[in-house]
Amino acid sequence: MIKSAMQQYRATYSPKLPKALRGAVKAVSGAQTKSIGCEEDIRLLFPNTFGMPELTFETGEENAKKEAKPINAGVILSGGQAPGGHNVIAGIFDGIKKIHPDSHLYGFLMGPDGLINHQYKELTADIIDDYRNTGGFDMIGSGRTKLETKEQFDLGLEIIQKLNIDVLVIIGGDDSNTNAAILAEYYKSINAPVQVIGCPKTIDGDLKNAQIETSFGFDTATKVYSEVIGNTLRDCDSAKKYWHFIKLMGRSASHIALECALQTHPNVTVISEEVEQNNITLKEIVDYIAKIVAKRAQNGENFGTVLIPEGLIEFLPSIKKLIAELNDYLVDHEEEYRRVPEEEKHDYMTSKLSAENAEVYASLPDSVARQLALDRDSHGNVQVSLIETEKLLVYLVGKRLEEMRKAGKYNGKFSTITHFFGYEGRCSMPSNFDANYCYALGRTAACLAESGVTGYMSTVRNTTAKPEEWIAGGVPIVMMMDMERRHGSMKPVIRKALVDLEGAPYRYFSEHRKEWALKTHYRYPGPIQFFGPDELCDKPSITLSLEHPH
Ligand code: FBP
Repeated sequence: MIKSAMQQYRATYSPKLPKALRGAVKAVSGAQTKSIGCEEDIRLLFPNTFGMPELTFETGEENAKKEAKPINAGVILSGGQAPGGHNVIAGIFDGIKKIHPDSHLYGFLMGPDGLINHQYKELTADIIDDYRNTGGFDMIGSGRTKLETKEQFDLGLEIIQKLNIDVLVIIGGDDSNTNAAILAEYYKSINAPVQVIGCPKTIDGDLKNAQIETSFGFDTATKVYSEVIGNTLRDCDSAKKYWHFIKLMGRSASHIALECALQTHPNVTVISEEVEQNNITLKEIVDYIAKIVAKRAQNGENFGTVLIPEGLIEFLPSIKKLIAELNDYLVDHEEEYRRVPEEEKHDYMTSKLSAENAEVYASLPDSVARQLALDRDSHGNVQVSLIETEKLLVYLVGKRLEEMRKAGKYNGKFSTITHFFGYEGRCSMPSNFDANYCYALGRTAACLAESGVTGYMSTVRNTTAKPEEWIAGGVPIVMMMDMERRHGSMKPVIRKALVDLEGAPYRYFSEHRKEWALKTHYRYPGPIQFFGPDELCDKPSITLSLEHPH
């Protein structure tokens, strides 16, 4: 790795640690817990880990410390990259070394596969120091294999026993932490002497609830996107000649799009959760955008910016129905479809669908129609994140504006540029917020290891206060669970948090969007700041500040 000047400076940053984790630490137990839903089903599925108390770590008495033993820990990065993952690992390393200098940390390589296939490396001080405050997951790599079968659990246990690992820390999103709870329950049920601890990761921001204030990575990724959206808005207002349609990563939830809207005040932001709740059709979204384009044109402003959440396509009732019929049809006819010449594919498929879906399909641009029909994952489902929704909207809004022009309702120019901001935000150097938060999550995981508990998620709360005042603790993962239908059967899961239409961030957005649509009211957040006053460098996301005002 070649270290840039910025990386060298950034390596010297010492994350700010909550006061309670600085010296001797004591664990304080709260009341027994329940699951947030389907209590009886969850209790039956997790007989060994249901009902455990929440834990909080407080300043302990230095001389009350019992004889500490070394801790051997294993760590897995699971799922998509999120800024700050390396600091979680650094926090675990420093935490277990503080407990006992003979502790060891092993990193399993390329995600859960590393555990199953026994691929690992010991993470020594030199390696850890090379990655402090850096973005990416390249220290040990990540992967999307789900840990869910007994065979995988047993293979994992072989290497855990071989390395004398006392605690396995799984850094992941809602699904990975659900599986961490299942793994913890299984190991406890067979009396395997290994603890399993989870850490809340994902840029999508959809792993949050009454116990978890935010998942790490959201702060940095949204700051990166907001910087470039702000730059685009300024370019847009300088040249006054383009409409920019920007798709933003974030899977089903629109938290990223919403935070970027709050940061930058673009002319239009579509929120998928609102589309679903109000049964808004694709046609209505197109009409809404076209009207704003036309009104701005009347004011002589043939420019603007539209933010589109990646998951929008999944929330549109007409597209949902179309995808379901395409899925069914292609099960038996995929080969036949592939053999149809490119230029005839669109008509061919339109002729095979029901009248209602054929109408929707025929209205799509060729590229999107082809993506819907052919870009399938290994289960034969459409890979919605690959669908170019931004191009679809440009195409449909353009068509609508031409109709309006013919009817004498529009007389402007509609020159467009499309963007997708996603991967470029996932491995940025973590903001101070994420660097501090992740390091604290890692140190907390080490405290949970020392407490001997299993099936807990490392938590750090009060995160809109100064980091010194943050509250570290542990929450039984089972407490966050409910039963949901997944792939045809009921499964225990951590509920995914979608944008709350009653929540303060959405309310702020909906109170201001009219003004942002017609006026050019852009806000330019600029790049993430690492050096300078705390008010500038440590500022949390607007979403977090509105949800947890201090
Ligand atoms: P996680 O939920 O695993 O954190 O993934 C985040 C994410 O970046 C999503 O926003 C996006 O839809 C997905 O990963 C892309 O997946 P991949 O990296 O496999 O292309």
